[in-house]
Amino acid sequence: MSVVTTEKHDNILVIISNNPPVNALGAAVRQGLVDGINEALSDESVEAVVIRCDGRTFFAGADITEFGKPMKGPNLGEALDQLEASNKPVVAAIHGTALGGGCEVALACHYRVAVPSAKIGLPEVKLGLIPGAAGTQRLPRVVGAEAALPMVVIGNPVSAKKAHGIGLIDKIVGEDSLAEDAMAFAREQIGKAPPRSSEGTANQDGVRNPAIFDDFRQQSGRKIRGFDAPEAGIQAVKAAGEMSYADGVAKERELFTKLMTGTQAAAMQHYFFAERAANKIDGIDPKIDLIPIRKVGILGAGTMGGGIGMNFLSAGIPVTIVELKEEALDRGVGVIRKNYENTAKRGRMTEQQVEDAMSILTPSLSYDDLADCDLVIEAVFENMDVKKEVFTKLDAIVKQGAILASNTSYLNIDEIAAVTKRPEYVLGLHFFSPANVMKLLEIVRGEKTADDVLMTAMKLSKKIGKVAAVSGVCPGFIGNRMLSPRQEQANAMLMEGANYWEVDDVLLEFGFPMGPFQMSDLAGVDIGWHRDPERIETMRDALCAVGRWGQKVGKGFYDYDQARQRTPADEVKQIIAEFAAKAGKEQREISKDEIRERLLYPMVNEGAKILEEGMAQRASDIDVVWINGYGWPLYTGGPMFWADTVGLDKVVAGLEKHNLPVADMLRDKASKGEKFNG
Ligand code: 3H9
Repeated sequence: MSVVTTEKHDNILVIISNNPPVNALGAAVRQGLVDGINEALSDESVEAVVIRCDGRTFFAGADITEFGKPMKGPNLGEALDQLEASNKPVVAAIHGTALGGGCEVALACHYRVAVPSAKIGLPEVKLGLIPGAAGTQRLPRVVGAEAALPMVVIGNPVSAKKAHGIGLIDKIVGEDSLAEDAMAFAREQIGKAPPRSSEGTANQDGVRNPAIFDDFRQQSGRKIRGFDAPEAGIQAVKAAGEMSYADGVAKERELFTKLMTGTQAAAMQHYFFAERAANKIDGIDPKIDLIPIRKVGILGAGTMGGGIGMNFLSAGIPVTIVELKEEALDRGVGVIRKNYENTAKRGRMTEQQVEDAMSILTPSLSYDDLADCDLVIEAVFENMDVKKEVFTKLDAIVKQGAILASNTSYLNIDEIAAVTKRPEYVLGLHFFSPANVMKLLEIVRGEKTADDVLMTAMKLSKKIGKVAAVSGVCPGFIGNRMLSPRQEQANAMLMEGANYWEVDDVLLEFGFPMGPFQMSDLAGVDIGWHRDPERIETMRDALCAVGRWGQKVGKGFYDYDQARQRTPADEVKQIIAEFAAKAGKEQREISKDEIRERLLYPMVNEGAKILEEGMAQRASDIDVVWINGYGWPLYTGGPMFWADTVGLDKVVAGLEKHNLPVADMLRDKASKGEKFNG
């Protein structure tokens, strides 16, 4: 059966797309739309048209899998021009998500009705693109440039209510009566001149007040730094006010084509599929029966435990949080409440939602209260003996069939599991700090972890809004393991004459939010310090001994002012110079290129080792980890994709030039001209 069908209801022709899972606008759908419109125009008894979709959503955009391949069938832009030109009113009936090309279909229709739960948006920018079927030209003409800017440039969809408020949706209809309500609405429009988005005049707000474009650039500063598509989006929306519709469309096409052929779009589209691939676990049926998680236990109410707990509370899953001392428990619960209240103050939560979340939190001083939890996550002190003791205790108390997870960031999960009688129910859930904010969840698969346990954790991660990737058991798992060689090189370069701020700046320029020494200051230089100011073995010991514990005390590698602006510190330069003299390394100028290569190539090399050992299922999982957990710039696609774009032969040559080890897999792929991805 065709993916697009039509139904005649008296004088209304309903065009229905059914292209699971998300009604992407592939060639067959575009053809179906054109055929549907032609049918409506050629049938005199048809007086109005409704376009709707079956399944879970309205068109969720162009079919991304067609990108980069030769164009088949009608082009979306032309199909939509034909649709808009219809002299019979056309109504888009929206449910689910009308995204990208789907939003552009809706914009080309003369009217748009939507159910209350619908969302509408132009997320192309998240794929390194801008809308390419006149969305940047029609949207500002309907809602104004000011309202169009965030939609085109940031790309977050808006709710039906918001869309109605800005004039993007004409009517909100019944959640369960979209098909009928859309037809009734269409009937009311018969005989009226159809309003065409391309002829709208709302775009003049940007001409009257051109400052909105610069203001928007400034406000969005950090969010769009380094990305090409947002600036193209701003230019396209500006053009919508300044140019004729036809010229504006030509401008959009020019900008779109340039982005589409660039590396950023390829990288971001790689990431789109990488994130989804990471949800799939090789060899496990995605439909396997899951373990119901109705109640979660957290051991440890410190920063980590509290943050982890918030994820579940926010998702409506009751949490019992256990601490050993009353004071620590009260403090932990207080921090959770305060975090929620701050979120509410910023308008991202209602007071009621804060109370709802807090009402399903049970603080306790007794392990016994964890007995009926379906999943218990420990977030106690990072020490193997402590973890073993905790797991022995949990194993004895928590009901059979419940999952026991450790939040360890580098300890051996198999060793921890071995102290329990249920190693198949043990795994690692490595959250990143702040755990209620950071997107990444590394799910550590122990040697004996059962398939349903692993899949339950994977599905649960989606429910709590995390992006998950599976790692095998190895020191530091995927993320921290790759961080180690970078840190090693960063330290080594200081001994050879590089300035620490130069090292940080190279990573900032690459697109990281901060460099290794800034990161150290933020996390606390004193983390893991032995606290003996007399014992100075490392540079870190020396910094800690003079009270340079990091940002929290106003000084670490850098001095910080009130606004947390950093300046390199003479005291630190002195300490480094002394260590360098002791190390006896020849001091030299180190170029930015060398710094970048020595920081990043060893990470790629470690990634190759991780793949070689089967610790990650696929190279793209490594990209997912580094983009979501460590601020690797999305527009480069993650370390492994980036290495592909650099060229693996070049990475190998760089490692050799700097006398750094080369993993067999990397060398092998480079010699065969292969890539990690594809
Ligand atoms: C565009 O429109 C350009 C235009 O301006 C026109 C240019 C001329 N194509 O996310 P899920 C797959 S650019 C192909 O897990 P959810 C996805 O890979 C596009 N495939 O579901 C997955 O496959 P699998 C602008 C797509 O319920 C499956 O569908 N649009 C597409 O969590 C289920 O996806 C966007 O950027 C697609 N467009 O979320 C929207 N979309 O099962 C992108 C999804 O094999 N999509 N798939 O892993 C989304 O944001 C989410 O998929 C959506 C559903 C919110 C729709």
